[in-house]
Formats: sequence, structure tokens, C-alpha cells
Amino acid sequence: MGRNGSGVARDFTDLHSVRHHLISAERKTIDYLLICTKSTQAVTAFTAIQSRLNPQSVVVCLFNGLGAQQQIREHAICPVYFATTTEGVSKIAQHHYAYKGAGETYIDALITQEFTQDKLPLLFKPVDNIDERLMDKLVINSLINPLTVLFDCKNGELLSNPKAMVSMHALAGEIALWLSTYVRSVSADAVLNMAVVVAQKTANNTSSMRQDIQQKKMSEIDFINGYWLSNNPGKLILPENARVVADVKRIEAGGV
Ligand code: KPL
Repeated sequence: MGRNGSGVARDFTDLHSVRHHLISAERKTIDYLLICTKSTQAVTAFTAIQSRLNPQSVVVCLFNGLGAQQQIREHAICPVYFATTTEGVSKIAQHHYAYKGAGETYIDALITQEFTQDKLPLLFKPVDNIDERLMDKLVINSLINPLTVLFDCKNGELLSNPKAMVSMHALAGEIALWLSTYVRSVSADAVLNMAVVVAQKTANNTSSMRQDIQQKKMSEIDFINGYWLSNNPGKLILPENARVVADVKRIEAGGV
């Protein structure tokens, strides 16, 4: 689905460098809708296509960040399931994307109310704790993505940059405080470790946020670090998150 809900032809190059031409079928009613836009565009894309859903349709939200999933669920007339993925794609030209590496894709196990496990696409691994996994992904994206923009580097390069690591430690401390206050007790070291492991595994990746900035697109910063700031009823002090949000927005607006 295009960002405005339109059907757009796209090219896709797989891991074996084979190029596929994909054309979306224009049918009136949508049975299964997979939303994998940017989180900044998910609600707009859903709203544009919503009239083609019926109560028997099934929607799956598959994008980074947190916040937009809940808004879509509140507006939908059909079941909405949450999923998260570490599959990687990169845009290599207008309407041409390349698969950059296999990751894991988890989906709320409640999806098995709609499909028996053998009918579920193999890509999806049903899990009982999707909310926790979405939160873990948010933690990882909060510690890696904005810093790759601010230090203009690949994921792995953060680990050898002392200034980036000072910031990553500070973000880990604030996010551990947020999680321990609102969800479950967790140490700053445990939070930091989650991001370090992923930065090592994806060392050669350009994070999705850095790609957005390089392509002069709006970043997902409000749905990533911004999430901790806007879901903070106890008014915890989170200055490093506030700083990276402001700095990424300044760069996004064309500043340095
Ligand atoms: O999800 C990612 C992203 O770039 O959005 C990570 C895990 C950081 C990999 O690049």
C-alpha cells in the first residue's frame, strides 16, 4: 500500500539480486491489510483505505515506534494485530527497494484466532508477549537510531565513538527509569546491553532514521524517543531523550 493508500507499482530486489516487479491488485474489499509504512504515515495511510475494510477484514501493523498502532486499533471496525520485525530493506531508487538481510518477525499470538498456524505466512512467528517485544524494539531504536543521525554513522560505528556512547548511556538510564516506573523493573545496564548487542549484529547497517534523514524524509523520532516523553504521566525528567528529539528535528528541518 502506498503512503496515501494508493496502489503503486514497485520493484524489489531480493537477497539473490533477483529483481521483481510488484503491482498491487486494485480490489474493492480488503481481506488482509498489512501496514508497513513509516509510523509517521501509518494513520494517514490507514484512514485513506479504511472504507475498503469490513468487520471480517484483518489488519496487521508492522512498523517501528509506538503510538500509531493503538490509534489504528481504536478506529478500525475489524481486528488489528501488532507485529514487529528486524528484516532490513533499503531504498535504492524511486519505487525500488532491496532486501538487506533476514531478521525475525513476531506477531501477536492472538492472530491464530483468524488463521490456523499452518495458514499463517511462515515469516510470522506468533508470540504471547507482543507488547513486550514492541517495547524492546522501541528501546533498541531509541538508543541506536537518533545517535546514528547525530553522529552521521553506521550502527556499529557508535560503539567506538566515546561521545555517542556517553549519550547512549544517558538514554539507557532514562529509559530504564521510565520502564521501571511504568512497566517493570529493569537496570540501565540491561537496557544498554540490548542496544549494544543489536548495534554489533547490525554494525554495517544504516539505521532507518539515518536513511530517512539522508533521503530528506520526516523521521520517526516522535514515535521513538518522543514516545517516552509524551507518555510520561509521572513527569519523569528525561533530558537526554528531549535533547536527541530536538537535535534530530533540527537536522530534519535542514539545520546542522
Ligand atoms: O530497526 C532498526 C532500524 O534501523 O530502524 C535497527 C535494529 C537499528 C537496525 O538498523
